[in-house]
Amino acid sequence: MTRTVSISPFKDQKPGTSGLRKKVPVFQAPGYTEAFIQSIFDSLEGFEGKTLVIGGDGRFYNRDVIQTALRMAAANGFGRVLVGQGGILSTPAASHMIRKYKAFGGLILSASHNPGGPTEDFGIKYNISNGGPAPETITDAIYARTQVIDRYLIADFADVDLDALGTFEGGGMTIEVVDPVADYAALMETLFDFDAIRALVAGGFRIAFDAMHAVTGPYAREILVRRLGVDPAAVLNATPLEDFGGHHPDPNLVHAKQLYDLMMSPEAPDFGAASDGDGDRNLIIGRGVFVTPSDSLAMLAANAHLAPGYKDGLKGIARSMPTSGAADRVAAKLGVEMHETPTGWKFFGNLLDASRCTICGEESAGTGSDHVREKDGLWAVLLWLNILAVRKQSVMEIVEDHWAEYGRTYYSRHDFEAIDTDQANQLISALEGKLDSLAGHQVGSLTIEKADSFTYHDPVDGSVSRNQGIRIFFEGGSRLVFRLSGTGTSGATLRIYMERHEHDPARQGEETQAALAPVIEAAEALAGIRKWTGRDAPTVIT
Ligand code: VG1
Ligand code: CO
Repeated sequence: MTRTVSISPFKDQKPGTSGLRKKVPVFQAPGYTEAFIQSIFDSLEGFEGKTLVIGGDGRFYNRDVIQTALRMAAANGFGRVLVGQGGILSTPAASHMIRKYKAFGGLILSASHNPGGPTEDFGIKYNISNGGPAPETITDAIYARTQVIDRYLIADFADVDLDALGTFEGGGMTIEVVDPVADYAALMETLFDFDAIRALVAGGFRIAFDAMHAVTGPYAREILVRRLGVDPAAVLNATPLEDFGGHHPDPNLVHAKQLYDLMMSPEAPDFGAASDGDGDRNLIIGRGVFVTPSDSLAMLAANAHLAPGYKDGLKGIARSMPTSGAADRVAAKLGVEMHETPTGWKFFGNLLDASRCTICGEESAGTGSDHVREKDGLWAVLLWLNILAVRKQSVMEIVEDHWAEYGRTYYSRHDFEAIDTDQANQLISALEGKLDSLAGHQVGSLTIEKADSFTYHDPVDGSVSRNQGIRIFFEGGSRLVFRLSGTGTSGATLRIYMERHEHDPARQGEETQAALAPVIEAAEALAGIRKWTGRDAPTVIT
């Protein structure tokens, strides 16, 4: 039986960089989750009888929302739902499943790197049939729908046993509970030389992988331990927990500090990596060397041809605007297209679908390729391992070789989290107001070359996305970027991105924050961060 339930619209449902993220109690308010899911379905056309993929990162409230989503998918007319066992699907595995089974789309339940638990964060995003995040045309339609929605459709059937693999029926719809790992692991075997990595591991190469009590635990156990022979003890925090053990499943130098400290210690294994809540990010640390995500993108692009899946080379490289220019130098050398997109993976989808690029990345620890339409944490780990197995060098040697060839791009991001939203907006408006007059100005030891607000013109569909961050370019190749986060759930988060390119080998060994000091000082001088945020220092430095 299907019911139509009346509700009133929720005026504050503005989806951010990747779907809707709010505190769990907000999602628990009567009708809230339903209103958002119905707004998604109401914004889509032609899914009658088609397949929907559903899965999440296992955080608190995941199972409840899956049961609701199953009943609503049935009531709205989907023919079949594929749901990961235990309600689990990493974001890249969900993307692959949508593509492999030619699903109409998918619901991914995750707030990614944000903390989980009864008073922490939850999130819902919709992915389209290419496996990637819904483009702005669809997210705008979903948002518009949330402003006027007045009912949702739901079928009445008992909870589905998400722990048992098998096929069930509910509300006239087929529900298949599937292995969340198998298809994904098989895909990885097609891209990488598992024999070479197995031989590397058998030869004594040691790894530490931190799953941060999030979704990649089961994937790492199957792929790294069972298929590649890595010591089970090398997979840290491998059991997914609803509250991620009370931590932020955010693979950066603050939240993955345990791994960082291990990699900098005398007992460090050869290779350290971590992933985030939903498995789409990666952190790479070699023994004694942290690889910035922007550098990792450049290094993976420069070496990708060493893995079987990329042996024919790259069609192009894409990076989000705040990501450093390190990858641009690789693209120039390879003679392939380089694309600069706004933050968020959805902008890469068109480029990948049109074969305009093969590898994409973001400074926020996201790297991926045309194998799916999401960033992919374990994929990046496996590509690094494949490269290490072929080059038979340490991470440090690969990093130093890269800097010697392309120069080093010092890079850091400073986040001011949970600041007052009005003050944050005023800081940005004040900067925008003076952009046109900045060229030629001296800020400390730096001279501004040009400044703008980033506008993206999608080369595939011609769409235009404005106000994607403020860019300040300095003479000599340093750059400063300001933007507000679209994924935070408390107040606003101001992100400031700094980089400086250094070609002189004698000046490539500086500590990052010291190397960037003039750019960091320019940020304060230009934006008055202390004044607007009331903060003396960032909450997170990566
Ligand atoms: C952040 C990152 C961005 C990433 C997004 C989603 O967005 O900066 O690069 O694509 O999170 O990643 P924002 O708007 O907060 O800067 V995930 O792993 O949270 O889905
Ligand atoms: Co994520």
